[in-house]
Amino acid sequence: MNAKIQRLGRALLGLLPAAGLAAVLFSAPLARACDACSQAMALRLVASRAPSAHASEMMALIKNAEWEGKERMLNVIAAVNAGPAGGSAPAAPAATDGGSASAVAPPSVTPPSVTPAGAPPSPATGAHPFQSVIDRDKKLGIWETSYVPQGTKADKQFSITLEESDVFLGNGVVYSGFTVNHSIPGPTLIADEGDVIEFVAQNKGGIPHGVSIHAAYTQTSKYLGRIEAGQSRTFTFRVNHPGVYMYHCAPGGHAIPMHTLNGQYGMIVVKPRTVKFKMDEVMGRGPDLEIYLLQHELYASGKDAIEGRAAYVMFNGKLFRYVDSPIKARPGDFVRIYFLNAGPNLISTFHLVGIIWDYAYWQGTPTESNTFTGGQTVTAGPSDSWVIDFRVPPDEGAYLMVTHAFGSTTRGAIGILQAEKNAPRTPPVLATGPVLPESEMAAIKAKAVRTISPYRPGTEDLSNPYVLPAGLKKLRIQIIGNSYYPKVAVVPPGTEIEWVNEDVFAFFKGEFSGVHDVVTSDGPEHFTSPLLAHAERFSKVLTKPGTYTYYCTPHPYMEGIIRVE
Ligand SMILES: [Cu+2]
Repeated sequence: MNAKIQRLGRALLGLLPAAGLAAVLFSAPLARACDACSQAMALRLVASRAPSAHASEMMALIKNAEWEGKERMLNVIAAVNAGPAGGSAPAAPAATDGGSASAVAPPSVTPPSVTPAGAPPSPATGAHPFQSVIDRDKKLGIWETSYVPQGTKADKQFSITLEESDVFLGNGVVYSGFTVNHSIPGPTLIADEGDVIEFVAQNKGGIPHGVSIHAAYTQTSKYLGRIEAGQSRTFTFRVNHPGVYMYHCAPGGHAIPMHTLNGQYGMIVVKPRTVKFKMDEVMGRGPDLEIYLLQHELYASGKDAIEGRAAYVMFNGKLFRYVDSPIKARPGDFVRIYFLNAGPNLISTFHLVGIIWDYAYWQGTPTESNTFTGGQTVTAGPSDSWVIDFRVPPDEGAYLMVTHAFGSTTRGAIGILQAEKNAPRTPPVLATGPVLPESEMAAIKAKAVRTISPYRPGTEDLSNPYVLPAGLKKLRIQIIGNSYYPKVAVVPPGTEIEWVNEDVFAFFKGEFSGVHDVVTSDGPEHFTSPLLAHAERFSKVLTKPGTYTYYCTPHPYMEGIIRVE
């Protein structure tokens, strides 16, 4: 079995592009989530003497995945199972896929293509493979899907960047997570019904990111799902359905919810052209003031994120943003709010104290059936949205904007619409998080009362160490939501530490999913666990006193600390 493992190890390493290999071998703490991790996991599964039920399911996932490295990996596994080069044993049936992988090819080092295939017209005939669908859809009398051939001339371009960075949440708090254009929420993107959009997403971070756009009623993942660090991708689509939509990061698999939970989202609005909002008809004109309002929450640990225990809840990226700077309107104004609850977990019942809606349009679509009359709240689960129209009554004063799920209000989701006779006319209020100049951000970070991160211990008050009660000999640490829990623990010498992977969504694609390990970066003793799939565990008895810091190879931003004293 050892010879087989060595053979497979060599063969799998041969799959890695040179740069990836260098990263794995020479700078482990900087190792990125990459195909190397998928291959290392496959190595362990294939080489296992007694594969678990979970391991065989993972093998099935490798075979079923739409993943660039799949065929190469299956070829290598087949070759290793077949025995030494030149041997006559046939390829193992389990590693072949309809026979296509039975011929053993030398490992290729070609990096994955960054130009995804669309559904272009066939070069031979010039015909679109789904022309009959396109023709049918034009005649249905409902909005068409968003499909246009890639390369179609665009009316509008949206460009975003995706990265890992810090933002200021207000109240002295800095949040260290994932961002779009260095803000949470990312930019507010506004288009008109029928526009062809060229969407450019650039990954400026160190790990894979991607984009899912809810305003696009067509295949998006193959164009924008999983964008490698340093790369950018472009996707063209037509926005036909007016509405208020969410976009969010989508690097694939388990990383889609994790990156979204930790800050990578924003609002995209498609304004109607063919159907009018009822209130425009009633008033005979458009609104005096437009407010794009995005409710969202952030978490201090991966466990909290998975369980929906928010640390802070906000409108447009900052605690009490519109209490500090109220939005100004005049008595009598016709106000329109484009409301999106990005969540990603909590429900919002948005309410404006002193206002009953004239009209509320479900998902922001102004069709007759989506138009509601009256109402004190709009109820919005994660990624639900509304357009809300109302008049400011003929009385000056503060009209409070809240979610009537009041636990969230106390955590920051509150604002003021201030009615004043001579309030200045302002441009629309956008649902984009505040972006501070680098120098200002540096000053804030230096003076922050608290820094929170889902992945790392953060400031002392948040990483309140878990102290193992006297007499206990074992501490179990959960790996959940791409973080360790507890993040910081204090134990006496001789304690057995057992890490258990509680992340369920293990999938061989994207930002290497919910498979984790434990690798020390500092401490009196060094150790490395194997990669752990869901519910797998790793134990280590720590005898030498001192501080052990450790991280996860596929997700090097994850960090835990154990103090043996
Ligand atoms: Cu991301």
